[in-house]
Amino acid sequence: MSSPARRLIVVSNRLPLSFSLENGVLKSSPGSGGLISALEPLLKQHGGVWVGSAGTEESSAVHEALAEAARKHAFGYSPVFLTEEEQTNYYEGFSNEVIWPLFHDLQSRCRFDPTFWDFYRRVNEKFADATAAEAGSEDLVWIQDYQLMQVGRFLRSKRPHDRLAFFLHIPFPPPDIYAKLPWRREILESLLEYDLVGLQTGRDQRNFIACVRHFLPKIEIDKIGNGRVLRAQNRSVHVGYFPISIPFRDFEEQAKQAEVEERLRELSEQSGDVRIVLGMDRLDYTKGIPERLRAFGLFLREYPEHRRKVVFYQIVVPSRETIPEYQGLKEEVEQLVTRVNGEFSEPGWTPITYMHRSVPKHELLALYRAADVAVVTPLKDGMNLVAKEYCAARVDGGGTLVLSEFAGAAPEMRGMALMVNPYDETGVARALHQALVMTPQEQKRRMRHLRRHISRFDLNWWRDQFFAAFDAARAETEDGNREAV
Ligand code: GDG
Repeated sequence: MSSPARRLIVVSNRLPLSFSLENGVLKSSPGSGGLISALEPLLKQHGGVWVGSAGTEESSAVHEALAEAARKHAFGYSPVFLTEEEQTNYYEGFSNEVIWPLFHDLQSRCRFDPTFWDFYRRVNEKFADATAAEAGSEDLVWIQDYQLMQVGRFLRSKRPHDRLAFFLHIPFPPPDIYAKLPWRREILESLLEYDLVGLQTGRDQRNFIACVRHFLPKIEIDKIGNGRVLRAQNRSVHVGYFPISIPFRDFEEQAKQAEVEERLRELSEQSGDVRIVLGMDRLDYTKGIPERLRAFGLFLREYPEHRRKVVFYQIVVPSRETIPEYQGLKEEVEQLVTRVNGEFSEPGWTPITYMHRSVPKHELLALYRAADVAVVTPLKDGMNLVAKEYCAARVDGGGTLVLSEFAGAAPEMRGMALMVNPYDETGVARALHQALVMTPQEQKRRMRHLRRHISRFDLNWWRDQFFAAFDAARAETEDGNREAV
């Protein structure tokens, strides 16, 4: 690790906390989601500041809750407060009804409303102002994800020499899909204001570069190692891919804690000889939950020998509940669970146990350890940390991962996980059967390779790669600045 002798300023849509009232006092608790899982351990190590929204109601109680939470570790919080209108149009609208579906190749779900775009720009400027108030010129400013792609433009215009990096946690779409975005040039141009643009996979980098070639044909593109350097008018922008990962050792350690062991014992006693298949996702149409439930129904139909011998635990964590597409999805999932259970249940056996809530970490780890098979079948996903966490938690070396070939994690896990096309329900049903009849030796062989890979390419590796690329990008910019003088 090189850079972070300097302060790290992480900027993301939300602060990594959620707030609730306890006996009339506002308390914060840790938030969940992939971005938080990855960034929070890094800030705890390095210290610094996290800039992000803290909701729509500014009050002394929120500031006190943040100060209280900050006392527990080495980094501070710098809250941004949004109006209801901003939250609706910038977050629910542009971020989650335009960019999120489009970047996951689901353009028919997009609502290209120009009001959303106005708010997106305005709110991105607000985040840029909050960041500029926080960051010194030597600090590393690291903007996160699709909600904040325009922040670079506003920050650069205010402070041309700042060290700015961006990481996109979701996929970058190919040009024929990206082309649908009415603001396609503005978004690309803003991304070129960073010193480094980080993407999750080689596929995303290829798509991003293809879009730049297509929509900004004057930009020169050089290849350096696996990355690319884009030469815009008077600046260079480095582009690279950095598959995000998990703190493997921490997961392993936590998975062995007494609380987890005890819960695991309870789960094993309850299930007896019945094998456990686990699905664990935020409620999101990109995660392929209805497709997976249909595939599970097909599996019970096509492979009746597994009836009464397997139970499918599907945990769905509530998410983006104010957006209509997500409300419809919840109903669809509930109907499918009822249909499969209605068709196959027998006295003493219900094939699907459905949980619509978040679960505490020790429960999650016990479930990972108890599950004979984890099915991670997104229609498209930036990475998918659940796939990596499942393997890290398998301290016994057992368990089989069924993984979508459209998850960002797929290139790393090919040959070790059972790969499926999530749209191919027959193929997913077959993979479930294959996972359940796999010999323990074969299971262990695959899991050994998976665990070795993730322990080597863990969150620290990701951070080091990213910071090394950031240093290289800045060294070039600073050389360029000296020459210009
Ligand atoms: C985005 C990209 C990319 C979830 N529910 C609970 C819980 N979680 C934790 C999991 C995991 C994380 O949330 C989910 O991460 P994913 O990567 O699977 O998915 P997204 O939230 O969509 O994340 C994704 C990621 O950013 C990072 O770049 O991989 O592609 O979409 O860490 O453990 N944790 C606990 N209880 C829950 O109920 N304790």
